[in-house]
Amino acid sequence: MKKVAVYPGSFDPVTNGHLDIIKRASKLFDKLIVAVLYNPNKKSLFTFEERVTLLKEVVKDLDNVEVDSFSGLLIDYCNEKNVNAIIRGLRAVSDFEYELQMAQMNRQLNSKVETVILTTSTKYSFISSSLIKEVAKFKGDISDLVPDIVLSKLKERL
Ligand code: COD
Repeated sequence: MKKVAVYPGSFDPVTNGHLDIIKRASKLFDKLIVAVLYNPNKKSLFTFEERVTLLKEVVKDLDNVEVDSFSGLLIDYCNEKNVNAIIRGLRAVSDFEYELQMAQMNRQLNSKVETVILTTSTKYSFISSSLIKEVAKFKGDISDLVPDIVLSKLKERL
């Protein structure tokens, strides 16, 4: 049986921190689905379609990675797609409480789906989509922190 994992998130926009988790997780599973949450009530810089398109572009060379979307409960999506594991990234202690709560709630909802938490690579530990947007807005140099395509979209947008 093929082992399938899902890496869910907002990805507004995808950063090198996300990409690092994607690459590492893709080596642990037969298939990795990067799933963008569709939530029209949440304010975002990039539209849902733009976030999906950017992700598709940055993972295009990774054979066992696909980009999809979901709405509603993540665990329902996992059931529908026969997902074995949920991938999350951990940057600092500040992420821990939220990630632990989510993992436990998802486990409560379906104990067969495990949450696998990958610790960030040190060089990406300070990167978040929100900080990237803030620094980009004031024209700070983020060229080492996001994929080139994201860099040019941010320049266009801000
Ligand atoms: N290094 C390593 N990991 C990173 C980095 C980095 N630099 N930056 C971000 N990450 C990790 C984050 O910690 C997170 O694990 C993941 O990457 C995605 O990050 P975001 O910010 O794009 O996505 P989130 O955290 O907003 O995603 C939240 C979900 C969409 C997964 C969540 O809200 C959800 O599942 N919603 C659906 C409704 C649901 O099921 N709710 C109940 C949940 S128990």
